[in-house]
Amino acid sequence: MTVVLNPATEEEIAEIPGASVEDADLIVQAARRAFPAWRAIAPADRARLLRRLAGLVEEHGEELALLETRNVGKPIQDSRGEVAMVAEVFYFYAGAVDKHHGETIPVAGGVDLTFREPLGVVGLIVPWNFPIAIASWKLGPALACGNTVVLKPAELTPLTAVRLGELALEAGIPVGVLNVLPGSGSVVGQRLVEHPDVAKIGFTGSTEVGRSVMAGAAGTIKRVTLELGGKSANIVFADADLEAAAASAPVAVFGNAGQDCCARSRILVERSAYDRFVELLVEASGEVRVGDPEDAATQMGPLISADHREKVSSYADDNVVFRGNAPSDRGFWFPCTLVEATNEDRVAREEVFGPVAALIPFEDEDDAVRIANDTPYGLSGSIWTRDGAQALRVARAVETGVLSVNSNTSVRVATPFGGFKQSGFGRELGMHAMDGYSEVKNVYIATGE
Ligand code: TAP
Repeated sequence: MTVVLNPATEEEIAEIPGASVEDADLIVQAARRAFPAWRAIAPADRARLLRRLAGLVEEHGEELALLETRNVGKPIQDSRGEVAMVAEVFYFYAGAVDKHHGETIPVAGGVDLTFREPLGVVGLIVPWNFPIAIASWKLGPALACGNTVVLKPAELTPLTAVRLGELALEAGIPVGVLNVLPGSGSVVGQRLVEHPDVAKIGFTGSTEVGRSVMAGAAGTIKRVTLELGGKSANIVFADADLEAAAASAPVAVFGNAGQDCCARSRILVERSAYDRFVELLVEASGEVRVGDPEDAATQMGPLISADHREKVSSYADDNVVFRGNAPSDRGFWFPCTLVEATNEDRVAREEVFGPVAALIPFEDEDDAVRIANDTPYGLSGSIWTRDGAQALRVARAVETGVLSVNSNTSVRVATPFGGFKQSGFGRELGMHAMDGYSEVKNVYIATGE
């Protein structure tokens, strides 16, 4: 049994049986049995079932949001937004079912057709920071393409995944199509990665575990999509709207208590504007409301666990220019923290995954790009400037999968999301995700012409 805690109170909120390797094998078999019928279902019917699931997520939105908040410690307003996005994701992929199709290609002597074929059973392994949201990013395209799935939530945060599985059955999605397998990563996660009947792993998590997923998948030449860690740069040029950039920067790194792969945890500021920007940022950081995640006014909750808090605190001792307030009684709290650093410091090189941002000055455009790229990661980032040409030049030069200009947002349902370098490969969301859950088959028909 795994005991599930509320990270804000340390109270036990559930007990979940951890699945074994034998359980994983039984679930893969069930998914395999369900595959032929799910793949053959009329596209309009598959779309209708996904739309029904989206509707049920909306109907149960408040319940799911509260479950997520209690399990992850994230502010209820964030959970509401994420659950609304889950419904939007299923609506989007319901619409995608019959819009992702093959081509006819002109060739000599016949006709050449391509088909988009589902892969079979896919294993979806997700982390604890955005449990239901990231699950939906994978489930939507995987199911829309006609695959059956085994979803493995993180051991710390299985609750919304289990509830989503129930809602899928209520929506009429046939038994065996969407399976939920709670359990430990090193046991059932690993089994999915190595299982000969699992055709693909869609993985989100740390770069370290991503590496072992990639290695484990090699034995069966399994397809993998890896969404891994990040150390993204928030680049602020001196000509930017400094007030807007400073007002937005705290959410970009302290949102979800910094447990966000897209966190802009390196704040790069042009030296001529550095002092003014830091003054504005410290003021804005002091306004972040930290406290009870179930209060709609709260903007930051606790970290996920005591172990994780210990890790985060090891980055927040030196050159601190700001440390906010956080509750000090029960719960895994950690305050918003700003530290001055160079890009060589540990806080600027490693993914902290907590509310700690490194402030780094730069000299000019080339220097900003050099520092931004001097990291093994390449997931997200922002550029703040009023110079449109500069924004485009820097956006092209920064080695990262997702960038925003004069904004700190990263994720939109209809647009591709994913990393460069050691932040992984493959794309989630938008129509790009459909490519990752299907194979292209090429059929040539000789016509005697
Ligand atoms: P991990 O420790 O990597 O765990 C992620 C998932 O993998 C969990 O479900 C975990 O299961 C499972 N797992 C662990 N060992 C495994 C193994 N040997 N084989 C197969 N599965 C295994 O990450 P985390 O701590 O949950 O999440 C934080 C990390 O995720 C951060 O690095 C963050 O940047 C990254 N992340 C990336 C993104 C994107 S989109 N790039 C989004 C969110 C988070 P158990 O936990 O149950 O053991």
